[in-house]
This record gives sequence, structure tokens and C-alpha cells, in this order.
Amino acid sequence: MTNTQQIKIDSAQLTAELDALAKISQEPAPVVTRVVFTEADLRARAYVKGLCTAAGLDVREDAIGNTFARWNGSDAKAGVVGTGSHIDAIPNAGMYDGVVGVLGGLEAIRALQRAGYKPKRSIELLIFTAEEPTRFGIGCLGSRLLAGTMTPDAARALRDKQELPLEEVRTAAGFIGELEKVKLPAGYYSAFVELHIEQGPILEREKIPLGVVTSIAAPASFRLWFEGEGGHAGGKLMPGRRDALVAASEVVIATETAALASGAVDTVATVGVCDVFPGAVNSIPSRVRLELDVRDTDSKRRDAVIGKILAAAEAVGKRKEIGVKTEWINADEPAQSGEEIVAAMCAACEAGGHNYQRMVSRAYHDSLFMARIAPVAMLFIPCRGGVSHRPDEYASPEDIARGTEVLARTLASLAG
Ligand code: HGY
Ligand code: MN
Ligand code: MN
Repeated sequence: MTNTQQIKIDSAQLTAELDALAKISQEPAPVVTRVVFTEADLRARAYVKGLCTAAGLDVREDAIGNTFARWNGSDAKAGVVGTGSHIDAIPNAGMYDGVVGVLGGLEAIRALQRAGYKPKRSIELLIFTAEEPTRFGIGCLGSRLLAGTMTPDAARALRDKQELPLEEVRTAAGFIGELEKVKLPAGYYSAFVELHIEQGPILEREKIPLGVVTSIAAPASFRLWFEGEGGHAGGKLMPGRRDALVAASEVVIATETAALASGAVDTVATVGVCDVFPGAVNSIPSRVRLELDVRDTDSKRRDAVIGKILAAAEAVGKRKEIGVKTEWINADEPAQSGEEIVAAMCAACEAGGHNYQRMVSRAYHDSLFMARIAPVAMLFIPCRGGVSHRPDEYASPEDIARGTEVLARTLASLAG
């Protein structure tokens, strides 16, 4: 293992690169919006690829835009050690979510190069396409295809909010080739580690600078459509109205009630989208589309909560004569981190004299799908107030440098 004294993180360079990437956004600073395959996303990809090339890494992209920057090891036949995350950002987001794992991963590699470390196993930095569900409605599109948990046909069926098919959007963005070639062969990676901000309050509250993630909660999301009658807000009297939004509102309340009643703190449920049609103040809502996100570290408990939500939707539909339709988006299993990767990460924290704690990830990440094809672990750093997916998301240069240093040591121990 590399002498830890030699691993020096260039925090000023890393901070400058984080700031430069943050400026590549569809919205003016401090807001970061970088939706997949938009012009801003492509500029951001070009910027990071330029940094990888400057570091002497071999860069390639697959048909969905997953980007691989490889530091060749001496044993070309051995399984590769992967690290990385995403650079796409939801609307009105911050500058650290995902990006810390990509630029921190690159700086970890550069720090190892500066320390004279020579990997046996190749080390590969990944930028996953579309970790966020913003454009195509499902998260982790790139890592799902790469891990083979989503079929190319299922991906080809996806359309964005403007009804543009994925195939049209990805090829227009310059990503051609067959989606069938995205899935990696078994054993391609011997390990995958992802550095990420916690997106929660625990590390900051407990004043612990690092979190070693032992499991990633299981996300599920689905749409509920409510079809009522609509009509004139003045002329139609209250009795006999079939107001789709009133029915949907009962289900929104039932969603929170079901999550709170699950008996576990790990159960969370959110109605993040509510589209009302026709959306005129003087017109009774005739159609409502809800999008729901339900998660838990235990998928059975999660599914029991979803069952209660669907039962509430059916009941209100019957009572108010409102048509209710369910459209599934995803229901994934949780992921357990690989014991040997967790051990390497804990040893790397201890080698640097850094305090850490083992913890759960309640947000999902590309590691959730990389865990289907390789042993994984995530390394969390604190984010101020636990805030994320907002422009005031913040991680300090010290916390980022510490996480990057531990990532570098972890990569060095895994790559032999
Ligand atoms: O929603 C999530 O957990 C992730 O930030 N996309
Ligand atoms: Mn996110
Ligand atoms: Mn993320």
C-alpha cells in the first residue's frame, strides 16, 4: 500500500475544478441545473474529459454516454477497480451532488500518480449518464444499462417530457452505437467505490468527518393518474363534482401517513410531482398525475407502504367515482456493500487517522446498480445542514480533501 505520507490532495486545484464545473449550468450561479444530454451536460462532460486526458487517462464513452477514464495497471487481465459518480444535476440543484465523486475521484488518481504509485489492477474513473430521473423519469439510467438491470428495449421505450424518444435524444447528443453493447461482461470490475456528499444531516450533527456506507436503501417510484369530470368552477355545484385533485390530495396525505406508520425510521415517501389538468383557476381539475417516491432499507417494508398507498387510491376512486390508474417506474432492491471493500475503506480512514462511522445511504446512487456486478462501498462526507438538491448545498474544501485522500488510499489498496 502506498506510503500515506506521500498522498497529498491538491485541494486548491480540486476546488478550482469544482467551481469551474459549477459554472457550466442551464441556470445562473449559484444554481446548478444540468439535465442529461442538454448543451450544458455536454459542455460539462467535455470539461471533465479534458481534465482526464490531461491526467494521462485513456477516455472512452459507451452508447448511452457513460464515460470511462482509465489508468492502465500492470495486469491488464485483472478485474478493474472503478470509482466515480455523476455530473448531471436536477433543476435548481447545488454543485457537489455527484460531482465530488467524479472530480474527487480524478484528484485521487492524480495524487496517487504524484506519489509514484503504480496500480496492478487498472483504475477507471466513471461518469455515469443520467443518475438523476429528471429527463426520462428513471434514475441511474447509465448504471442500470451498464449493470444489465435494465434491458436496451426498456431504455428505448423511454421518452422525455417533450415526448422525445431516448434514441433520438442520445444520438443527437452524439452517443451512437448499440445499447446492447453497454452491459459490461461479468467480472469486468473487481471493486467499485463512490465518494459522495451524505445528502443528510448525520455526519455533521455527530461531528464525524467520514461515513462508510454499508447499505443503500431500495428506491421505488410510480405514477398515479386520477381521471375526474372537470367543469366550470362557478357553474358546477359542489354535490356530484368529481374533482380529480381532491381525490389525489387524499392520497398525498395517505402517503405520508403510511410512511410514518411503517414502524421504522428508514421508511420515506414523497409525492414529488403533482400535475393538474387543465390547471386553470376557474376550471375543476379533471385529471391529476402524481409521481411518488418510496424508499426503505427493507424492500418488504417499503412494498407494504406502497400497498397501503395503492389501497387508499383505490378506495377514494370508488368513493368519489374517480378513475385511478397506476404506472410503475421502478422498484429496486437495496444493496449491501461488499465486506472487503468496507474493510479497505475503514483501513484507509484509520491509516489517515480519520474518525468515521458506518452508515446507511438513504439516497440512491449508481453504486446501487454497480453492486449487482461488483462488490461496492461508498464514502460519505458531510454536507452543511444535510442540505442537497438545492443551490445552497455545500461541502467544505477540507471535508472534500479528506474524502479524496481516503478514496485515494482505498483505490491504492484495492488496485494492488
Ligand atoms: O434521488 C436520489 O436519491 C438521487 O439523488 N438521485
Ligand atoms: Mn441527486
Ligand atoms: Mn448523487
